[in-house]
Formats: sequence, C-alpha cells, structure tokens
Amino acid sequence: MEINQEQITAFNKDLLVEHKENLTQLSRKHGNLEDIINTISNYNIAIPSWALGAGGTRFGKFGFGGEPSTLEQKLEDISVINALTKSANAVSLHIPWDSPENTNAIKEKAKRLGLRFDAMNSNTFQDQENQEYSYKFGSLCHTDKNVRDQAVAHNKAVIDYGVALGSKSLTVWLADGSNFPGQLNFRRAFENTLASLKEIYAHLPADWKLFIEYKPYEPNFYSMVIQDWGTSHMLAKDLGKQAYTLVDLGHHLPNTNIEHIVATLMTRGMLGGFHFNDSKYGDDDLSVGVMKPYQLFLIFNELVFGMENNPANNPIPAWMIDASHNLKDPLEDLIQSIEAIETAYAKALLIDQKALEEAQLQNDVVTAQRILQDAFNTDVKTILAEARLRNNGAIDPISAYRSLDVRNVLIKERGMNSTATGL
Ligand SMILES: [Mn+2]
Repeated sequence: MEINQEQITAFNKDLLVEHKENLTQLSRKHGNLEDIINTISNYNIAIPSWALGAGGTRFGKFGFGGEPSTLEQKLEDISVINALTKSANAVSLHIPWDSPENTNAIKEKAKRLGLRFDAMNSNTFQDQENQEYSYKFGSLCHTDKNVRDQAVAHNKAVIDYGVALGSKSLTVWLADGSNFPGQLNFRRAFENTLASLKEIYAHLPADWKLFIEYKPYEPNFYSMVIQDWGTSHMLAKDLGKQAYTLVDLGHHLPNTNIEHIVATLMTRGMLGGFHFNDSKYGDDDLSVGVMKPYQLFLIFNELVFGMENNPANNPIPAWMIDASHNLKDPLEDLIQSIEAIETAYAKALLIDQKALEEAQLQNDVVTAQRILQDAFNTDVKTILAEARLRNNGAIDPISAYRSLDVRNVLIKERGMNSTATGL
C-alpha cells in the first residue's frame, strides 16, 4: 500500500482551520517558534526492519494480519509511516533477518519510496541455519577462535551489504556474557571482543561509523561483556575515530541517569547513536515516552545542548526506534513513538538555554527547575503538526492512518496469516 498526497490533503482539510488558530496563539507566546518548527520538520528517525511485524515474548506471539513478509513490503510499510509523519525516511536493516537478495533492486525500491538506509545491524545472538559454529557461549568474545572468526566474517558481510545499499554505519550489539560465576574469564572475554572488533573496524570504509551498543543484563544474567557505556567507550577509544558508543534507553538498570550519560559522552564527542524505547522494569521494549516522558525530555535537553555546544565535534547521532510490539498495530505504535520523540525534542528546544545557564551560574535551583518544567508543560502538538504539514504530512497521523483504514488494506493485500521476520 502507498499513501498519496491527495489522500493526506483531503484528510487535513477538516483540521486545518483549528490548527492555524492554534499556531497563531502559540507563536504569540514563543518568539523562536519558527526555528523549532524547522528543526522538527528536518528531523528523521530510522525504523528498524524488525519492528514492522508482531513482536513476541518468550511466551507467545500474536499476529494481527497483513504483516510484511518480504523486505519490499517492509519498505512499503515504512513509506506509509513516512507519508503520514514525514519523519521516518530511513530504514535500519537487520542481517540476516532482512538480507536483501538483490541489493540493487532493494536500493531502487527504497529510492522510489524516498527512503534511505541508516545503520546496519548484525546478529551474532542467534544461530542461523547452516551456520558452522554455535554462538551458545558467545560470539566476538568466544574462547574458540573459529567462532570468533565466523562472527567477524558475519559483521564484515553486513558492512558489505550496507556498502551496496548506501548505508554509512554498523551497529554491533552483543549478547555475549555469562550466566554463572566462573563461566567466563572477564578479562579474556574483553580482550577477545576487542581483537574481534578491531578486525571488523579494519573492514569499515573510511566514511563509515561503528556503533557499540551496551546492555547490563539479558540474555546473560550474570555478566555481559559490554555491560555499560564505560566499557563501550573503552572499546571505541581503542578502535579509533570511526567508533562510537550507542545508547539504547532500555539497556540500563532501573533509575540510571541516562541524560547524564548522554552529556558525558557528548563532552568527548563519543555519542554515535540512539535507540528509543521505554521501560518499566528492564529492557521491556515499551513504546518510547509511555512510561518516563520527563526523562526523555531531560535526555533531549542534553542532546540539544550537546549539539549546540559541540567543541568535541560529536556527530549528529543516528536515531532509531528499537521496540517490539505485542499488542498494538506496529505501524500505529511507530507513529506514536515518533510523536513521543518529537514531543520531547520540541519541548527541549523550548528551553531558554540562556536563562537556564544564568540560573545555574547563580545557583538558583528553583528558577532552573521552573525553566525546565515550563518547557515540559507546554503543549507542543501544534508544533509537530505544523512541521508535518510543511512537509505535506498529516496533521494527525494516527487519525489519518485509521481513516485510511491502512491495516485492513494491508490485510486484504497480504492476508491474515502473513508473518514478518524478527524476534
Ligand atoms: Mn538497541
């Protein structure tokens, strides 16, 4: 299914008058509204190729019909999201779940749909069919060099796919670790991982980046080789200038001050990528912003400050949604996620940074808190809607999605039993 401009214009018609009134009101209050709208209208978040089907837990998986069963169909689904939100012009591919059979044809298809390829993702956390060695006891950290070599070769192959598709980065997330004390020699595992990463790094084209993702636990519950941002940072520093740390919101122990990690990494120009989701207990894969919208806002405050005050030349991070959907239509969930991310971003852009700095210099804690909370409590729906409207997107993407009956159209096209690759 593809959504055309006439459908969106027709949908917007009824909402236009009220929207313009809201915009006029808001612009009276905020002098820098135009800048904020521009920033949001230029903002895009990559959609992972594994987020378009029903996600499962280890207990069960419930389909909802019309799932994309090919990479081509996944690209079409992302183009639906992008047509409505105008903020999802990129796909983040997972190999081997979404290995393209014909890279040229896929590249062409993406181009026609106005999509580009963001970070590539390798997978050494599962064994694939016809794989010679098992990752049961780790991949890049493994005690057996044959296993490490196989995992390195896989990552190089993922880079090669990415080069063919026009991607510019590789994200490595490792499930490597141990479930029992004594199982693994921590130092040996770290050194093996570093040596393996060095081989992968050597295969990177000069204009590529390598993102190293960390996670404190799961699937291993005693130790993870790359457990935290410090370990990721050490590895990236040892690899070289093209290596960065990637922050996944769900990959922290409860109550970790993630915004502080973001600020620290940006101080050294080391924040390469960002995975959005939310959590109540652990890596719950809940929709971003659903549990802790204030934390998300505080993170964006650091991102905004970091991008505007950037002596270490931190690159603009690669943004990606990384969540799984058990109950919601994934396309609706991704649209909601984009709205939550942009809401936090727009609110952070409303912060009067000069006044905040002044309050900080005066140690005026009350004023500092008020500046943040005033921005957070501002309704930015109109800013988001205007940003979409200027790109010919929908004023209200979820309502547009429903009024166009997208899911039922997809079920008609693909049937009730089609399933997408992924977890
Ligand atoms: Mn992630």
